[in-house]
Amino acid sequence: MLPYKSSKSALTSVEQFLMREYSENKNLTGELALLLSGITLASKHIANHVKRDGLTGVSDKTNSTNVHGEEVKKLDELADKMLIESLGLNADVAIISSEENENPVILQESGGKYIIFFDPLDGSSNLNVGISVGTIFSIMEKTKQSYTDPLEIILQPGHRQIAAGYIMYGSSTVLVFTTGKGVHMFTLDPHVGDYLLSRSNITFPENGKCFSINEGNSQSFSEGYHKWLDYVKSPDAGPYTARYIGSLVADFHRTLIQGGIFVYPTTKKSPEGKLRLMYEANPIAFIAEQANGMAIDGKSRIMEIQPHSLHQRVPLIVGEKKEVNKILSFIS
Ligand code: AHM
Ligand code: MG
Repeated sequence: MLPYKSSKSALTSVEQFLMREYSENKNLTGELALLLSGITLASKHIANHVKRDGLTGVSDKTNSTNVHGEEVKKLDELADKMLIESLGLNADVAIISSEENENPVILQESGGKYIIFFDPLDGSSNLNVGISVGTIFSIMEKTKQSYTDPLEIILQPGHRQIAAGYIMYGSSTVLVFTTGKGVHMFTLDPHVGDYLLSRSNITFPENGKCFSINEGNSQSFSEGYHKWLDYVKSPDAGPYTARYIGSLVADFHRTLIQGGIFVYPTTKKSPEGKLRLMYEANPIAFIAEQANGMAIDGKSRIMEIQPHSLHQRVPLIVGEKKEVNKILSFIS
């Protein structure tokens, strides 16, 4: 048997795919393709570290906390550094904003074209138990070259994203991204050392009966969420299955591939929601909409929210349209 699917797709690298897309996609410039390849290169290094967790101490704590007051692991720091260094080599990158850094990293005050947002290692609290973690990224254009405060050009709503994606370090390492023309998935072939196209133009399957929410927080949920939870567990609606990993990239990836819905509402502990708008909710929302799904904060479209701060949190409801509209009918 052939080691690959006998289709052309497994013989298409991410670089080849981007080059082919050039002619058809106005969002996709040579600079953007180069930038994406900087992210994929860093992600290959991160994947190598994740795979050797337990041997190298990368999931050990650093004894420091980040801007969110969360414990930082060695690989959080390493992933952040690798992405910043890899992207820093690109003359088109003006500003990098990361979950791990309180302030944006200004690479070029005047000059540069792109602003990159990322969560270098999402779900890192799962690292030492072998559960999937991920890198999430979002790319926007610099709207003007001169500014007094970088936040003037950084705080743009999600509909201005020109590309977004994630890498999931799981049983396989997969890259999923959009440049505004469909959602495409590449699998890292460890023998070839490259991301190879595994699925193109992904859309949420309809009738996926999976709901994903941390029910441990249910005492904090408002009445509408309780009614929705009763609904998904009722024999009339079912059979729904509950799945919750606690790693956004992995929970979203499952939702994208198998259908259903992922929900993280406001809680007593996180009254604004837990997930971060600029580098978690926005990129996931862009991918979801490109895959014919929906992403809202409970009321509005995630990508319409005008951010007021870099590390702003937001509630997130994302998934197949029918499922998102169903929960809306209970909570609105
Ligand atoms: P992180 O970016 O610091 O890892 O935190 C975000 C993670 C998400 O991956 C996940 O969806 C969520 O936190 C899980 O939160 P909880 O443990 O409260 O269910
Ligand atoms: Mg995260």
